[in-house]
Amino acid sequence: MRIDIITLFPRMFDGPFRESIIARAIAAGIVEIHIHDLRGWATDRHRTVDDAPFGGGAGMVLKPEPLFAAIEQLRGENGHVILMTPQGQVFNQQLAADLATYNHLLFVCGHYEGVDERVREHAIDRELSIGDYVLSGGELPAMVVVDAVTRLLPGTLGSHLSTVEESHAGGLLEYPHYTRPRDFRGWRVPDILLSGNHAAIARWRHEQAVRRTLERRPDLTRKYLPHLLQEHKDGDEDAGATTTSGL
Ligand code: 9D3
Repeated sequence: MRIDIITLFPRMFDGPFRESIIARAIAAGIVEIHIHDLRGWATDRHRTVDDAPFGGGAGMVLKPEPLFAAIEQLRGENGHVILMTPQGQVFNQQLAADLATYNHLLFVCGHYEGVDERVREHAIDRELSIGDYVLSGGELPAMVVVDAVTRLLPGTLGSHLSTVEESHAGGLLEYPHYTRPRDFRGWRVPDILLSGNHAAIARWRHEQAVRRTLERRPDLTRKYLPHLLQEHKDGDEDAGATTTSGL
């Protein structure tokens, strides 16, 4: 897979892509990642890429000319152009699996108040957010998406796991993990894990995963374990309106 990233802050990408799974995927030739400074497509001597919003208001907007020039040069034949924006579809594991099927992704990292609307309308294939909190730009979100996608590419560490095995896509949180020592400061590893009874261990782990999901993630419970819920029938979406049955 080829990945291009257009940004005003190319140095932000120096660290994360040189470590861990992404670094190994690059070294193995599974993915190539190219970081581009948007200012390289500015045409005036001040290398201007932003301007004040028409209609007034605070902040600056990324101008269309440099962004269109960069996207048109980099997208090639089959580049899939993704704008990182708080207004995008919220990224999840299923979207990661979908993006992993493309040969070429091109990320546009917004900054300041955002990009000129004509860029969004005419040069972008999809818009993604990574969740409902305010960040200062699309750079960290692009890194998050690149990480989640890269580890799914054939030949990388995460790629052999089926989506069902992946905690969030599978709909269950993980069971608790333990390693040595068996007794740490008097806190002991559950006996069942030392029993050698693999069927019993598998049952215990599944029960722990279900219990954890019920306690911590009413949203996942509603989606994947609806039979374990007794919801109040007044349409209240609040987690507090949920009671658990079983376990
Ligand atoms: C304070 C500025 N806000 C005005 C109401 C709007 C706004 C513009 C730009 C808020 C954040 C940003 C920068 N964030 C991103 O570009 C971004 C983002 C995010 O903030 N959260 C989650 N996912 C993403 S993807 C891109």
